[in-house]
Amino acid sequence: MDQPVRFDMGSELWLLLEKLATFTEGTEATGGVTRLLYTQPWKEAQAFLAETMTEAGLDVRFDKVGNLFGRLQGSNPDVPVILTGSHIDTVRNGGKLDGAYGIMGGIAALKYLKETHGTPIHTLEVVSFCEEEGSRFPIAYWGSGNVTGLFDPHSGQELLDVEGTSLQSAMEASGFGLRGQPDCKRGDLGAFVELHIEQGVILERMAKQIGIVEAIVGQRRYSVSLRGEANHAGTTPMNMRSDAMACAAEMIVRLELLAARAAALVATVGRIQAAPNIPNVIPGTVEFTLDIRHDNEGTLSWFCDYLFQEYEDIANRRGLGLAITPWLATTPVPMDRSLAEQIEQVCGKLSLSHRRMFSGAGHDAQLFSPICPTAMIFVPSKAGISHSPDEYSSPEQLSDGVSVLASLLYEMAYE
Ligand code: HGY
Ligand code: MN
Ligand code: MN
Ligand code: MN
Repeated sequence: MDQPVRFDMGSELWLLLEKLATFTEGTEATGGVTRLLYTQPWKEAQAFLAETMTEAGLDVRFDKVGNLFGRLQGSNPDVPVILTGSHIDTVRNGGKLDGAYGIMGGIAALKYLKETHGTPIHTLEVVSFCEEEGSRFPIAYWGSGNVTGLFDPHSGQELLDVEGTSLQSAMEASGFGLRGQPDCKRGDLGAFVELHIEQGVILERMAKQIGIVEAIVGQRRYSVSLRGEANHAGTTPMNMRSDAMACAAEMIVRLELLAARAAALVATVGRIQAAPNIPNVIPGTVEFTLDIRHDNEGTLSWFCDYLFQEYEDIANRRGLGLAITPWLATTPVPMDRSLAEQIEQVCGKLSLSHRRMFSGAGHDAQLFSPICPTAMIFVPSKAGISHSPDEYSSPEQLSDGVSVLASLLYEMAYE
């Protein structure tokens, strides 16, 4: 490619992303998107993407867990496949761009390359991973985890959603996980590039158009279960209670205080469930989630060990039972240096301002980094908002990201 091309396709992209956003649970009054793994909106969204990939001239297929691939066959079957894409699932009441943009942008890039440059040397594929967020079942990266071999389609037999539906039964009910369907684990990948919104405020604050990710922070996710004693809210004196909610409250405040002291560490309690969850009953049991992140594995381990010692002390002092169940642990993951340099050069040729940065959000890319050269391209998020209906990037920002992706994929697959 002599001079990379800077697209002006943002409005078209937004139209496709708005359409994709209509595949959501309920009609979120706030304009948010809820599209959880193996639900009806999820199936409809994957079907819409399969159609969009077909219209872009790509060969389409699903694997056994419902990952969707669009393939632009290369001329040399002996060289590795170059994969781009992201995840189709969302958080509850999330935005229109997290995950979806990386898929739509990947389809747009492959469509452009096919129409402009014909057959590549390396096969190019764009993937819509079936699940990344961990929003429905207590497992995250279910899609990319099956492609990279972290999971297999029959892992997670015991995993249940909040309604008690198992991952396996939900998968089969949506037509996946069946005998004879194509396996998921790939051994033919030469690189993975993920286009994604930043989901933070750095690019906007620094007035940069493109973020080049150098590393993705490590994450630990847990469920903390407290067992006290349900009792009458009116007749039980304060000094005779074994109140699981009050204990959880003390633990959550403690978490915030400790996290504030550990530079660059972030810790979140995103979900809490009390039982029996009735106003005039002292909660006997409470379960809450922990999401703890840092770019240094040692700090992450030290913080969790210290925190859980404090939780033991608090539970003992209050006379409650305590169980802490880990369900996600990812180490900080570096992205490929030479790909990062290549992206930097592409940004220069496209006259797009850029900066290198960490990702505080987890991404499918972190599972590929140990198995093949992996890169992430960020575009700015308005006010840094994400996992919210207010998630927004301008059509121009979306288009800039696709310009960088298409130029990079051209250099990787056609030369
Ligand atoms: O939670 C995350 O970091 C990502 O959005 N799954
Ligand atoms: Mn997300
Ligand atoms: Mn994401
Ligand atoms: Mn090559």
